[in-house]
Amino acid sequence: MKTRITELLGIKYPIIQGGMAWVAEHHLAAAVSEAGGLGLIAAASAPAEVVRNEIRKARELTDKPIGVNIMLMNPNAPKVAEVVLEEGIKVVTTGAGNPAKFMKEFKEAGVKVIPVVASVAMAKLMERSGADAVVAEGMESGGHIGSQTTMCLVPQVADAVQIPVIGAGGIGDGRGLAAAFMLGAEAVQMGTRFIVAKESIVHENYKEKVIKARDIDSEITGTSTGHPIRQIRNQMTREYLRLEKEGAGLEELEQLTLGALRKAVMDGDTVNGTLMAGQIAGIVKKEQTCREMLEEIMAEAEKLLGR
Ligand code: TUI
Repeated sequence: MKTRITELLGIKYPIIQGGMAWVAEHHLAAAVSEAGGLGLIAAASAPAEVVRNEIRKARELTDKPIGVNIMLMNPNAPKVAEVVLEEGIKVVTTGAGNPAKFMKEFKEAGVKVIPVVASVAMAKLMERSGADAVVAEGMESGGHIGSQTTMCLVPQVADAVQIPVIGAGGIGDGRGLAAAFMLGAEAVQMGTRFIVAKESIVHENYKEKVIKARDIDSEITGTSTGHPIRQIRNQMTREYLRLEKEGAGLEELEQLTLGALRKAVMDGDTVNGTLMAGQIAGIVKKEQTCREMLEEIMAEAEKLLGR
């Protein structure tokens, strides 16, 4: 299934792994790239030297292209960008902000820049700033989200820009990939399904929560802070939402979430941890290797698209 995205990135399948904080480390990124997709290392809030180390470790596992996701709310983002350039990374996706100030340097170094956007206006702005493609991410996604659904966002972004569009949010199998293509996408970005990959270092307790989750089991916390986060409901989200309803301030709310994603991913704390996952968790039923996932998704999508 050749598209402008598979050509641009030099990948076999039009599937990009989401830049999930803590989850998207070198084992997962390398496994997705080895299987024919684009694996990403998430810089998230990590120090730049940790990101450098992750890139080098991924390179020991694969010589296929890998990308880095830069989370723009991270004060270290400029240092991470330097490391990305020094290490010769050729694809960067960005999230939770506007990457315009990094664009010139990346473009000059031949780095493909693919911002994640949650609105048509942001997609147009990114195109004008020189982005090579955009990920149009609906609010079905896990983690930090916008307010538009994938079904509405993808076709509107596809109409508004000339650069290729990657659909994201609520996509977890071949049906989702085929649907995204029908909406005008030329690739998809998936996160939630990869959480439970065999190569994913996520704690078994967290994986089990994703596998057991139903359609209605995610909750959006942080609406009052301006940073809405989708995650699987647990004691932490119940407490957070109660505090939000009572009008708690940012500091009190932050106390609850400080280090909570690390607790969930690394320690398997499903009670106090932040279990970021998208609404599509309901269709994620088992652990599989990245290769099994990608081949299953592509076979299903190709059948549906009549190829
Ligand atoms: O970035 C994500 N998902 C994330 S980042 C993350 S780490 C985090 N943890 C706690 C608080 C905040 C972040 C967990 N999940 N997805 C991509 C995405 N980007 N979704 C929405 C946006 C976005 C939002 C606003 C992109 C641009 C934007 O524009 C802001 C501006 O500057 O105009």
